Amino acid sequence: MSDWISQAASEAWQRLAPMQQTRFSAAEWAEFSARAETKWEQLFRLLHLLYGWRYDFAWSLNEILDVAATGYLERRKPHRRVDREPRGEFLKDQSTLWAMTYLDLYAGNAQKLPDRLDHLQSLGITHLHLLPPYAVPEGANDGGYAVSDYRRLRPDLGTTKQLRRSVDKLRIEGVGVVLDLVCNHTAADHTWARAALDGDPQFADFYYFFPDRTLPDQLSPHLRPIFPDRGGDAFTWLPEKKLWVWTTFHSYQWDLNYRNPRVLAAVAGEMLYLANLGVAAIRMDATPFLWKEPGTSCENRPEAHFVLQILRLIADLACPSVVFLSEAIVHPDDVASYVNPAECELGYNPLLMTSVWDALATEDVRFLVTALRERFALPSGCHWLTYLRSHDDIGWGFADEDALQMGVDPRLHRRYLNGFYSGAFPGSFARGELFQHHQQTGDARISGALASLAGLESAFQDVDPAATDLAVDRILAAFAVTIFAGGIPLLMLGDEIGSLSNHSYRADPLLAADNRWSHRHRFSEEAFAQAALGIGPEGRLLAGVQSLLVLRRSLPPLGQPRTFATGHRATIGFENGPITVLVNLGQSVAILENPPATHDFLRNEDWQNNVLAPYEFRILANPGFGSVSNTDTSPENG
Ligand code: OTU
Repeated sequence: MSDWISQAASEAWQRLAPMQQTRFSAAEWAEFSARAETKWEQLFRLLHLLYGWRYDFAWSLNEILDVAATGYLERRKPHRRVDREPRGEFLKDQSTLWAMTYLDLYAGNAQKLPDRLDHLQSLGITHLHLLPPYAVPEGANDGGYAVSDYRRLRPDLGTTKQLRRSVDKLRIEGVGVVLDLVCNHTAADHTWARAALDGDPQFADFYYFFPDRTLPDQLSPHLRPIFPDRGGDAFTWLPEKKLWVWTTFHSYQWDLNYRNPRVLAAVAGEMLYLANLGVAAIRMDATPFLWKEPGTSCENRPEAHFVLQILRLIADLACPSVVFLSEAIVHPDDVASYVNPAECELGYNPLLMTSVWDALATEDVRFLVTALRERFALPSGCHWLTYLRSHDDIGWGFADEDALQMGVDPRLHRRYLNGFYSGAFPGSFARGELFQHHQQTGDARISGALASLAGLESAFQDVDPAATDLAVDRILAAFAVTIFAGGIPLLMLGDEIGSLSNHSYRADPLLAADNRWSHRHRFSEEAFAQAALGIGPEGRLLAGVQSLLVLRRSLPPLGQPRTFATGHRATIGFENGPITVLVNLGQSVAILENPPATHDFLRNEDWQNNVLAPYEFRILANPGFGSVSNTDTSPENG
């Protein structure tokens, strides 16, 4: 017996489907309606949950179905073929390697992107996240995260047609492109925003407008200032309209109002447009903020999950092969809550990232052990992106309760880490900067390139060869953790050759206030070619990273890391499927308790020792896996 809502869903389908069917060929309709057979009821339930109370619910249902049908019909043949295969097989593949970069800084423009295939293939990159290349307002644009129009590129980057061609070329060569859906907000000059301001009733409720401070003043005390540099208020005054508008991030990024089902339909339309450019995955930006509930922090509301689930179901109808990646930099429990088969199968793992930096600063792996032992598990079929740097700042997002359990004061610890990585702490090897320093609370995050944070910049400044070698060892040790933890490794392009922070952005008045630009690397063919010769610190770093990646590709599937005590506070030890990993993240020699005696995959030698040099690491064979070749670069097949 089915419940009333399943009955209602089926009735709605019977009424709405015939109107769509006329747009399809018989074969297309057979495929689309077969998908709807398994997805429609759940989609109906979720839409009913969010919007069932509205007088126009039936109309919204129709609009959402219409968007999904259009997305399906506009999908090109090769993508429809991929859609028929199970989604995300590549997630399990040990040769999957993600990278991220800005299109202009990497390739110049959309048309020239395929010129970088040699570079991508030399690193074994299978997925490339291009930071938002879309049209943006004149003036500041938050590194592309203020989107004026998804269907146009920033003029200097070319046209979407050129991008689509390049995406196709890369796909044929085995590199899937990943693009952002900046689903929490649009730029203030997006057509939807303009229409809203022009008084178009269709768009009146696309954003959160307030005639005076009454509601903003009630909401504000509960909200976390995300970019405190702008003064700590999440609302922006629009003098020409005499209205306040909700702007969680910058004043020119207007939060979308998902209480309005038209917003969801419109965003889904843009999502399917991106999918139909041929991307392999879509990065869902700032997922925690999608739903506002007065009197709460307006982060991680259950309805934010429903919105993502609805988007997933719409994609299931139109472009099922496209994978969703969640971007949530919040409490670790909340970060994980978006990574599940009904929402996003992939998520960034910021806790692992910060824990590696924590261990390098403190020479103590306690936070890292927690990140791997307590907070790495995900539902089956889901995976972390494991990384050390992204285009964003580093925020010390460990759980306060985890710190307290270790006897660590979370506030003081964050202050210490900020001091350490901004280089203010005496003896620190790091040369980063504070990002968004909040004067009242003392909170801050960290900007700076991987190599600059890890000591290469200071070693160069001091012209100290020993410190230089040590910095390279430190970076490789950090990579060893993220490459073998068991997620999908993600590389910020430029980090693999030790690109330092670059402060030239300060000369650009539009960028000067945002020091995240210091670590958004510009690709240099010469620098990469030089490093590829294997000479100097950059060469040793690149060769080291390459050998870690080659080994990872040759291994049978990794899974869940199981940490064990190593007897040394700066050395992390964990087993994962075929391997045991030992990494000394400290700058002193480590004496280990009961290390395994076995085969070292990386150096291809037997290892029986209880000593690790500073930053030395060992990737060791677990019993039964000793014969895996470390020179095999083909995707694993077992
Ligand atoms: C993301 O990051 C992007 O990665 C940033 O580049 C954007 O500026 C921002 O969204 C706005 O679009 O605060 O410091 O929990 O923390 O979305 C980075 C999620 C950020 C937010 C995250 C945001």
